[in-house]
Amino acid sequence: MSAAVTTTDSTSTGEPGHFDFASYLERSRKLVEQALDGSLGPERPESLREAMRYSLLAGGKRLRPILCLAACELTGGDTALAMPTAVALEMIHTMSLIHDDLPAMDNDDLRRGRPTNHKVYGEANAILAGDALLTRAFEMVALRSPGVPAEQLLKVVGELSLASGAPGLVGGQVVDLECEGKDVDLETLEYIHLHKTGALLRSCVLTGALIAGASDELLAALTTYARGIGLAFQIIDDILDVTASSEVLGKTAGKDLTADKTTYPKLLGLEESRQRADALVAEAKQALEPFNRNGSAAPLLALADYITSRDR
Ligand code: GRG
Repeated sequence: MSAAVTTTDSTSTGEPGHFDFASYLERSRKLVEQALDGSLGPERPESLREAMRYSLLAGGKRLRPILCLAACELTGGDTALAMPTAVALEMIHTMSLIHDDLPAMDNDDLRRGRPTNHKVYGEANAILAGDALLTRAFEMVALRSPGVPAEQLLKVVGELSLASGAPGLVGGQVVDLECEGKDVDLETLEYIHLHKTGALLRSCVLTGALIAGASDELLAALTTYARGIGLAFQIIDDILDVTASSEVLGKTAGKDLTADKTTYPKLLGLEESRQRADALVAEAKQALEPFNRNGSAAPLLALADYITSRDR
């Protein structure tokens, strides 16, 4: 992981020209973990609450909520106001992982270093825990976001709906499942990843910015940024699936090969895939340059680099 990027200012370290990304990440993760911990309850019955907490609080990189907070910061907003939405994004992500791991989908028994939700609570409860997390996500925005004007919240709800449903995660997952065992071209592979992975990453930065009242120009730049990091994220995911171990990943390595999935390394080879990811991250960062006043984009720029340098 690259721990530092150069900026024109440093509010985070007090040292001019230096942004301490490692400290930023640690601080942000701690805040997100606290907010996630306080976000559930009083769900009844207790068994449902337990299954929801099991996956929501199982760790993970917390990239999505942190992207949301960083976009809010870039826009000049108060990150505390964006925290309920940041939590909502992690809830949607977590529910998609629970459902993705089900026997009817990817059929996996390891996630975030633990047995998958359905292995512990059974398939029916895992489906319902996912459903409850998804609906709770919308509750976080609509009913648990004090201080954010209703008009902004409505836009956030709209963006989350687009990212979650047929135009986003669900649509991408359907095409992904349909393509298993088939020859897939690069265009279709990009379609899958822009929907399955990219749409929610786009929502992370757009919702954070919307809460802070971003201009249309900034929203457009963030959309370009999200496309770049979304595809790069997935290319690295494909590379790690063949190069990293299950212990490090916390999920089953080599899964793409056994499920006969088309991946970037399969289509382009490892070297070209990595070059493509680097180029996409460079494009993503470029889009934010006009908005990088006094280092305000430093967190999003460093998060883009983190996506290609990560080892899990
Ligand atoms: C959202 C309504 C709704 C349904 C979900 C199952 C499904 C439909 C979609 C599958 C989406 C999916 C699992 C995409 C893969 C995204 C991805 C690369 C996940 C890994 O993300 P990381 O590495 O994981 O950020 P951690 O554990 O660190 O959070």
